Amino acid sequence: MPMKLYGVSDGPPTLGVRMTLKALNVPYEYVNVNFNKGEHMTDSYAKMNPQKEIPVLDDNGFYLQESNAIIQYICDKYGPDSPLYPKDPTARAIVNQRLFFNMGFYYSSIGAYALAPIFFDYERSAMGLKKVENALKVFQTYLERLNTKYVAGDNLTVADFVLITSTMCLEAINFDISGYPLIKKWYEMFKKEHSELWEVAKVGMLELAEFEKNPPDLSTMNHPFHPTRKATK
Ligand SMILES: N[C@@H](CCC(=O)N[C@@H](CS)C(=O)NCC(=O)O)C(=O)O
Repeated sequence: MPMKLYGVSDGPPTLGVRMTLKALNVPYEYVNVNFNKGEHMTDSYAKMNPQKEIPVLDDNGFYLQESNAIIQYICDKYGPDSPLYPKDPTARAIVNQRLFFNMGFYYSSIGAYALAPIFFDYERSAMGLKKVENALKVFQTYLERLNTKYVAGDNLTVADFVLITSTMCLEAINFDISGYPLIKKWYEMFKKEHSELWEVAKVGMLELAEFEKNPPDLSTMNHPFHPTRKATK
């Protein structure tokens, strides 16, 4: 049976996984989880992912949470010789560093600033903006120091996928990244030279851009982070 990916159509972590599956030509069943209806907040979803986060992979009863771990697993299992996730320890270390830089530093700042206000009705704060600017500055520094076409070397890797999905959130809210010319150059290059992979991220970007204009009403979703929900002990 093909693997099942439970994902959300505009979720950057989901889209990074989907880009990996597409790039490696791995057959899989996609199950869309409706975030706005809180389909990931149920007890049955929590059995697959106790974090109640999307995505989660179901490889015939083996459940794997965390998009980076899912990407690494897919590469190890379905593309062990692929340059998308190189074997050489140093090259792989750079890819891994970028994956975790994205999750722990870049996407965490961008998600909090660009996405949380859309879905949870919070204000975009001056502090949030500072964190995004700082994350962009650091990313620009990494690009400058490595001085390669792609984020982790001269070849396309899964690190490009995840960083593209975070950067597209900024495009969705019309955030100008021209002050970070290496990021802009890489982002535009990816769109042009990897258009079939960009299509995966673009769907999410357009959906987020629409939500930026018309935020979804999540007040009935019973989400613990939603401000209209009363805090419980
Ligand atoms: N570290 C997780 C993050 C996943 C994540 O943030 N997913 C979002 C959707 S894009 C989510 O499910 N959030 C749960 C919620 O806000 O209720 C991963 O990489 O898989």
